[in-house]
Amino acid sequence: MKKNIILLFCLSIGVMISCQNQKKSTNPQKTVEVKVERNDTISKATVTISSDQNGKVSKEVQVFEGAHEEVMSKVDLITEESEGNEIIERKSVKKLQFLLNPKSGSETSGKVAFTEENGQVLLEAALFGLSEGTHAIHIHEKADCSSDDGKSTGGHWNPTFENHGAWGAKTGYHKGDIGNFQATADGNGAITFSTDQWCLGCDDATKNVIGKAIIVHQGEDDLASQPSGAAGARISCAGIIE
Ligand SMILES: [Cu+2]
Ligand SMILES: [Zn+2]
Repeated sequence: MKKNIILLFCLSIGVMISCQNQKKSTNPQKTVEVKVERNDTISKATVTISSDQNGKVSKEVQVFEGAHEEVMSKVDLITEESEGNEIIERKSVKKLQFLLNPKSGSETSGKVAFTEENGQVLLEAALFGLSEGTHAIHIHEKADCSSDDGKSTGGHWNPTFENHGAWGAKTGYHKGDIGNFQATADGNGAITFSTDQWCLGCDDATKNVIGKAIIVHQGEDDLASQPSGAAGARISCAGIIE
């Protein structure tokens, strides 16, 4: 008798759960959390997408502190992407931006941004005041741009103890070996570089670029000379800090 009661109890719990599941599928509701982190502000938004029984979709957007426009552009993107998808989805975007300052008597300045999304880190840099031609850009091991020659940043960031080389080379490369870029006759240069071998502030020391520095060189990286590609003076520097 006692067994029967327990069985009945279990059965009714089962029915309750399946009813709830049914209710969910006729009225799907998704919450997408958008997080944009920058070095000056942290912005958060929550988007709740729900549809009624007639299939009418409504979005409720709640934006919290700072960087409002940036969050809203992400919100549009994410709600479009997740339309018709019933899974509760979470996306987090982290962005850090720095100014590159002239070193070694140069006039080379610029901006660099790191954006982490879905396990990929995108580097975007814009440089001004360069000499025309090829210049090297690397991540060096310390976020210390205090010295006039930029040498306070140490050598190339090389957490995996490999040889210097072209990014992805079978013979080895440093995690800081971004490579070369071209500057125009006007002295401008731009770089975009994306990889899943970096992260912004994760626990993996072979991936985390926080605490390192971006260095731009006067010369070209020959992608072969050890330990740093013989790229010449360090002409612009930015610490990568949170
Ligand atoms: Cu370098
Ligand atoms: Zn290197």
